[in-house]
Amino acid sequence: MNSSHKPTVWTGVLVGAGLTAALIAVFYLAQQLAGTVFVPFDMFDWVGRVAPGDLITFGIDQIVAVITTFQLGELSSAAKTAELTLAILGMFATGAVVAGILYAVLLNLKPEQYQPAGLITGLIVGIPVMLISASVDKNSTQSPFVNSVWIMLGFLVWGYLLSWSYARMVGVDLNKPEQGVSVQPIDRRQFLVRLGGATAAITVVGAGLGAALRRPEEPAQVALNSGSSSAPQPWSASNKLPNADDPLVPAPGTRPELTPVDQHYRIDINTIPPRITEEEWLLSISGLVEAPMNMTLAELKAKYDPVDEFVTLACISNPIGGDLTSTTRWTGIRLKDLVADMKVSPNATYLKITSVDNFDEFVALDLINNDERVILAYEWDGLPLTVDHGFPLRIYIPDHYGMKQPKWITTIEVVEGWQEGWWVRRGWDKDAIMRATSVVDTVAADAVVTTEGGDKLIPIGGIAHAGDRGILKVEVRVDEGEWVEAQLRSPISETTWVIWRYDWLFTAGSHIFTVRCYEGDGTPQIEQYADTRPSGATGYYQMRESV
Ligand SMILES: Nc1nc2c(c(=O)[nH]1)N[C@H]1C(S)=C(S)[C@@H](COP(=O)(O)O)O[C@H]1N2
Ligand SMILES: [Mo]
Repeated sequence: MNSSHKPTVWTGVLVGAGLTAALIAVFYLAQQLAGTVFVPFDMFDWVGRVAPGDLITFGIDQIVAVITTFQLGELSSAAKTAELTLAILGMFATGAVVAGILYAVLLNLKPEQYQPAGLITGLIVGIPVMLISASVDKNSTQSPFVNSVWIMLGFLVWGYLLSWSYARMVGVDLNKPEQGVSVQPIDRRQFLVRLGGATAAITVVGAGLGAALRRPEEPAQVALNSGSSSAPQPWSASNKLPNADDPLVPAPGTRPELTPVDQHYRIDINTIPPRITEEEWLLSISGLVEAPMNMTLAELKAKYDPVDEFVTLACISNPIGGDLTSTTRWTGIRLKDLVADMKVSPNATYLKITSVDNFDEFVALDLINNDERVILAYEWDGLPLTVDHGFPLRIYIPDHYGMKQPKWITTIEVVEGWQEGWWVRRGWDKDAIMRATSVVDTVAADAVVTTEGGDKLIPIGGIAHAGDRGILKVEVRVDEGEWVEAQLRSPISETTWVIWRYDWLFTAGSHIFTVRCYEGDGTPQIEQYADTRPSGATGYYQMRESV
């Protein structure tokens, strides 16, 4: 056998790329058909959890930079799309590299060792993937056993086909390897083209079928059977907001005051959100309590009075003017009421709240007992929380960024001292108090209003928000002009954003619009630019617009 006719490492990379693409597509199709795990997402989520916080932040920053530079759409949805893409590319590249290494090894093996080498490669990759997936995945509707068997099967076939391809190219029959180079020598280029065609076909068909079968994001299911067959309507479909009578009309193009739930930003550590059913879910309460308990959602709702709150939530990763902030109506129970029934021991100071995705945060008992607005919420806009937003239970803590507020809560442990929560361990602010921020949403040049005196004004508008501290004043500046005060709508609640409007006596041309706000007690918004990490972005928002 002439070794110069052996496939090279690069041939391995090529074959690996094709087979890995096909494997990804098959995993995807099976996920859509049968609810098995989708390996690339599990691996990506795992890397995100074990990698150091700085690296993750760097990665997120890069994604955000690419999305904003190339204007790839709304930050929150584009970022998830970027993650999905990276996850798939990551597995694809890993598969190709491993195949290259395998081919480097095969070059030095005897024909009868090809098949074992391929299968061992399948095991070496498959076993860790299987273990990691089992520990990370919270989305599959199949049992861990079924998923593990499926993953192993996938990687064993993949490994086998890698070595089979190699054998074909050197002319060895894997069933009779002891005969050495025996089968008809094949045209390697032709073989690669055929293999490429076959794997491409599987990839396209698998991905296409999977996409066609894709299950829409359904709201979490709860017993809503009151005999009526019509779909449950959100609260906002048939109710007025508390500030509905405020005469100030937002400038055309201002974001909606209440964010539709399906447009609420989503940020969490999961490529696909964890799916929990109400039947399997229990809230476990343990630690320094006289009365450890497990409660169902129905028990929680029956035992404690519901409270409704309008809330503007924001992510600490939200850049100035970004869309990682939204407002909706939350319904839940006062955490204080639940704590009273736990009978916590006198030395207890914090609750450690943990979620099904292992996300955790520490919340001070003092804070809970002094702020009735801290709730465990089970509804948004009058409907059960969606899978994306934390079904069945999440916490709300006024004035704090989202990173302090676990979704998909499963356990509450009463503990003696504070510890760093999930994002704090990864270098983010331990308090994460919301920064004051203000944004220009619109310069409504096509909605000119004419005053009684005949002046033509362009409505400019947007939002301002400062946690639960309120907004006293919003000011706008055009180019290098004076700061002028905008009109404010009364907010929906003390914890939501405020909508502002300024009718501007315009001059045609290109202008820069800058906005700033003052908190309820007069504290000015911070002008100095700061990055989101570690404590939330600061600086004035500016927009350039031609009128
Ligand atoms: N279990 C869990 N809860 C979580 C997170 C998470 O990754 N896992 N992310 C937090 C962060 S950083 C934010 S900004 C909010 C976002 O909530 P939303 O996706 O419903 O808007 O959820 C918080 N709660
Ligand atoms: Mo966040």
